[in-house]
Amino acid sequence: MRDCLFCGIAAGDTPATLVLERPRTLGFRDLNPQAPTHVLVITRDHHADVGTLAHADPTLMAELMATGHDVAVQEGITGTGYRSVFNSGRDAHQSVQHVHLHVLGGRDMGWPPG
Ligand code: DGP
Repeated sequence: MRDCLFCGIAAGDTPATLVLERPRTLGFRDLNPQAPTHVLVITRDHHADVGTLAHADPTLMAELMATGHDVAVQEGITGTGYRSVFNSGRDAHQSVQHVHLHVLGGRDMGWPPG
C-alpha cells in the first residue's frame, strides 16, 4: 500500500533491522525499544489492524502469531517469558496503521501495562 511505513519495510524500500523473514511475515527491531528485546512482527500484505486481519485471513493471523513465537525462541526469551501485544486504535496508541505484533521481553514486564 502506498505511503504505508511497514509496507515500505516489507518491500525492502525502507531500512529496518530484520530478525526473521518468512514468506508472508517479517520480524524487525522496533526503532524505539521498550524492553531489551522489542521486535515488531508484520504481515507482508497490508491489513490495518489485528481485527481486520483475523477476519480477512485467519491462516495468516496464525502465521503472524507463530512467527512472533519463533522470534521469542530465536531471541532466547521463552524461558523467562515474553509479552505479545497488538495496539488497535486511538486509545491503545496505535501509531502505524499496518498490523504489527509487538514481541517484548528480556526484563520483568510488569502488569497491568500502562
Ligand atoms: P504502535 O504504537 O503499536 O502503532 O507501535 C508502532 C511501533 O513502531 C512503535 O513502537 C515504534 C515503531 N516504529 C515507528 N516507526 C518505525 C520505523 O521507521 N522503523 C522501526 N523499526 N520501527 C518503527
